[in-house]
Amino acid sequence: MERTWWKEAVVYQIYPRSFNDSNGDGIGDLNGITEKMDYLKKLGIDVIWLSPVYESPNDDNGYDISNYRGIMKDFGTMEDFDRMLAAAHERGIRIVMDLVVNHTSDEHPWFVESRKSKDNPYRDYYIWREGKNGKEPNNWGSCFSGPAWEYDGQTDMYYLHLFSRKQPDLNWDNPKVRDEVFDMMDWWCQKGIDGFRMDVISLISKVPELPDGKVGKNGYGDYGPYVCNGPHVHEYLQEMNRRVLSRYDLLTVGECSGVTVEEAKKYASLDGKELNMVFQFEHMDLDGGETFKWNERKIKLTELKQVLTKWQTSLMGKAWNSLYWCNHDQPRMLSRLGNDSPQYREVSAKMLATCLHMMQGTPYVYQGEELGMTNVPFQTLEDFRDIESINAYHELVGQGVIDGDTMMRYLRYKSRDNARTPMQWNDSENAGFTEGTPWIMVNPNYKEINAEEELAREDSVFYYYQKLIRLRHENPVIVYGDYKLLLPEHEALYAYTRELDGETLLVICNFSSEEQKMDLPEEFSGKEGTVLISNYEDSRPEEHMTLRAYEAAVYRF
Ligand code: TEU
Ligand code: CA
Repeated sequence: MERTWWKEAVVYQIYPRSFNDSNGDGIGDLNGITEKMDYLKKLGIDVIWLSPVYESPNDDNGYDISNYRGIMKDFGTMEDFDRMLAAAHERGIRIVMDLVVNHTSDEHPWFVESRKSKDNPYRDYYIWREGKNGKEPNNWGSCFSGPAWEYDGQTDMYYLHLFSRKQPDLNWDNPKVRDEVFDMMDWWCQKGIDGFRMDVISLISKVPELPDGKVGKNGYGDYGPYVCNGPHVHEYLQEMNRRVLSRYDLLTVGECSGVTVEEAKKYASLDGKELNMVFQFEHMDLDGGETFKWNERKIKLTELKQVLTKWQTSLMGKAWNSLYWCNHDQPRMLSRLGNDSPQYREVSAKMLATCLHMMQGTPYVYQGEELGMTNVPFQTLEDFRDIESINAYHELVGQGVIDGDTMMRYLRYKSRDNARTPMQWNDSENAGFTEGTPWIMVNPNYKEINAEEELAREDSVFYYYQKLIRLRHENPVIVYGDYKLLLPEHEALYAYTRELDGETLLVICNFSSEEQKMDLPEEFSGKEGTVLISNYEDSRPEEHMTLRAYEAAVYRF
C-alpha cells in the first residue's frame, strides 16, 4: 500500500466555541487556539480539524454559513486566522477546515436572492418545490425536528432543509453551485490550508422525484434512502477532486451519514479519485432505535466488534478508514462505552483509546478526550444550547411520544452538548476557559479533571494519548498492518492482531469492570512478547492471562 502522510497522521478536532476564550466574552476564539498551540504540539498531533469558523448567524453553531470567505465575529478576524495558521505551520501542525456545503445559512446572500422571485438568477441554487394540496411537497422530517420544508410566502413555494429551517439545502445539480463551491475551496487552498472535513457530503445529491419516506415515531418520513449516497454524489466528488483537491496536497474526509462499506470503497478508494477517507456512523448508531438516538440503551460489545471489524477488513487494501469515538455531535464515549466513575474513569479512558488507536485508519481525537472528559450533569432544558436537543425535546414530549422526565434523562445521556461544554484547562473558575461567563455551562468536575493536573502527572490520560500517538508515528505496523479479530463472541474482551512484515501486535482490551480470563492465542505460544503499551503497570503476555477491570495491553511479537 502506498505510504502517505495522511495515513500516518493523528487528527485533533477543535470545536472553537468551547476550546479557549482569549478575550473574556465567554466564547472560545481563534486567538484562544493560537495560545494553546504548544499544548497540541506537546500532545503530538499532526493535524487540527477546525469546526466551522466562518460568518454565521449561529443557528447551528456555525454549521449555517452566511459567508464562506469571512470569519465569525465571535471568533475574531481573518488576521487572527492567518496568525493561527502560521502558528500551527511553524510547529509542523496542519489545519483542516470544515466544509459545510450541503446547505448554507438562510442569511447567505445566495439564499437572500433566491427567495426573492421565481426568476431570480439564484433561484436554482436551492431546492424549491410547489406544495401538495396546501401542504409540504413530501413527508420528510428535518434532522432537527419538524418538516424538512419551509413555506415561503414571497413566491408561494417551499424550500428543502434537511437540517434547521435556517439551513436551506443547496442544489448541487446546478453547475453554477458547483462552480461557486469549488472556487471557494480553491481560495482557501491558496491561503495555505491543508484539507477539508466535508459536512454531510453524502447528502448532496437527492433523488430528483423526492419520494415520500417511511413514517417514523415523530410522524415524519425518513429522507435517508433518497438523499444518502444519492445518484450523482460520486460524479460530483470526482469533479471536485479533478478541479480542486488533486491540485493540492490535502487531507480530505467526508462525513458520510448512511454510508455502507460498499459506498465507502468509492468515496475513499485508494486510487484517489474522490476523498482520502470517510466518517462512517454504523458503530455510533448501534444504540439507536424507534425514537432515533433518544434512549439509554448500551452498545453491545459483540455488535461493536462485528461492525468495526467489518470496516477494518472490507476496506483493507481498497480504501482508507477514519477512526473515532468522539466528536462535537456525540456524547462523550467514556460515559457511553467506558466507565466515568472516579474509580474507573482513567483506566477505561485509556482502554478505549488503546482499542481505537491500534486499528488501521487515521485516528481522530476530540478536544478533551485526551483528558478523559465526561458527560455533563445537565439539570434542566435551560442548560442546553444545542438546536437538535432542544427541538427534539419539544417535538417528542409535545407529541406525547416520550414523557418529559424520561426525555431529560435521554438528553443528559445523548445530547450533543455533552461534547460542547468548555475545555477543562485548570481548576480555577470556569476551568480556565474564560474570564467571563461561558456560553454553556462548565462541567462541575473540572476541579478533578483538567489539563494542568494531567500535565503534572506522568500516568495521566494525557500522557497515555501522547504515547499512543508517538507509537503510531514510530511503528508502521500500527498504520499499515493487517487486522484480524480474535474471540468474536466474547462479551467483554475486544482482542485483535495487527501484522506487517513478520511483526505482530496483539491488542487486548477489557470493556468490563470484572476480571476476564484469556489464553494466549496458539500462534504466539512459546514466543517472546514485549509490552508496547498498557494501562496497568504490570501487564504481561502469558499463556493464561487474567485481565483486570478495563485493562488494555498491546504486546509485540
Ligand atoms: O452532522 C450531520 C449529522 O449527521 C448529524 O446531524 C447527526 O445526525 C446528529 O448530529 C447526531 O446527533 C453535521 C455536523 O457535524 C453537525 O454538527 C451539524 O449540525 C449538521 O451536519 C448540519 O450541518
Ligand atoms: Ca472570545
